[in-house]
Amino acid sequence: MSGKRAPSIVILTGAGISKESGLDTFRDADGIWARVRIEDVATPEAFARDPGRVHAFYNARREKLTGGAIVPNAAHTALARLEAEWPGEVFLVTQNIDDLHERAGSTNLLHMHGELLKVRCTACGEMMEWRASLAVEDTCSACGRGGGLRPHVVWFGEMPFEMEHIFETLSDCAMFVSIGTSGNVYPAAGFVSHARQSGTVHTAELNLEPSEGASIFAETVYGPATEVVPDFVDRVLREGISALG
Ligand code: BV8
Repeated sequence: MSGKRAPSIVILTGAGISKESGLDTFRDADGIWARVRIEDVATPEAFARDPGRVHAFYNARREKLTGGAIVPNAAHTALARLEAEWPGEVFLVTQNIDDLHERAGSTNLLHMHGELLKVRCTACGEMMEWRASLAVEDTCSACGRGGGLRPHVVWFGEMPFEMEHIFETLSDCAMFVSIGTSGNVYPAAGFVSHARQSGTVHTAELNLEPSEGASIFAETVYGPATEVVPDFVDRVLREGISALG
């Protein structure tokens, strides 16, 4: 093999990839933000004002995710296959806080907005796996303090995780693929523009319908993720990146 590294692929996913597994999106007509206000459940101020309300919001989502009925779908599985079979790196950045990518077999994965099945102690910083309901009076297993546990989730106004690493991978990837996201929330919505700055990257959007940033992508494919993602992965593995467009 020549010294040339196999081209790397960066993938961003959003709530749309988990929709056909039975999890709600946010901005669809039947989405989460149609039922609750961001300001009441997904900001640090909301948690300071009424932690019980925020715990109830995440407890309901955690209970649904761990209840047994929610499983990875063909889109999650296709991305795990791409990671296993593509000769270069496949780095999966998800905005989702569910664990469906892990359960489908993806390993080179980053939850930039955190994880529903983890909690963090605001007193000592300890991170814990947490599959049950979380309450204000629950105590930290590391420092023993009560009243300080919060979902390990990035709220609006908080910095997503590992942004520097994400921007590095975007700068030197050969292809950036955005799947199942409306392109409303920054900084994730800006990733396609960052990737295109390198000039040589192929960009593709796979979504049910055009996102806010649709016009920035070189290639767009619309349809349900369980159909368009496996087809796209087949094409990449069969023809390589240069054949796309
Ligand atoms: C920050 C919490 C800065 C976890 C979430 C400009 C620049 C920078 C920031 C901002 C800016 N303008 C405004 C901001 C602030 C804000 C923001 O972007 N607001 C928006 C609303 C305008 N951003 C932030 O606050 C971020 N932090 O910028 O920090 C900073 C700087 C210095 C120091 C400190 C801080 C933090 C953002 C993270 C917030 N947390 N979630 C949780 O409860 O889940 S974001 C929330 O939206 C979701 O978690 C999700 O991650 C995110 C994106 O939603 P999508 O995944 O796209 O879902 P959506 O429903 O919108 O779309 C679904 C799509 O799927 C649709 O297009 C639909 O058509 C499609 N679909 C549906 N079904 C299918 C399908 N596709 C395929 N198949 C199907 N079957």
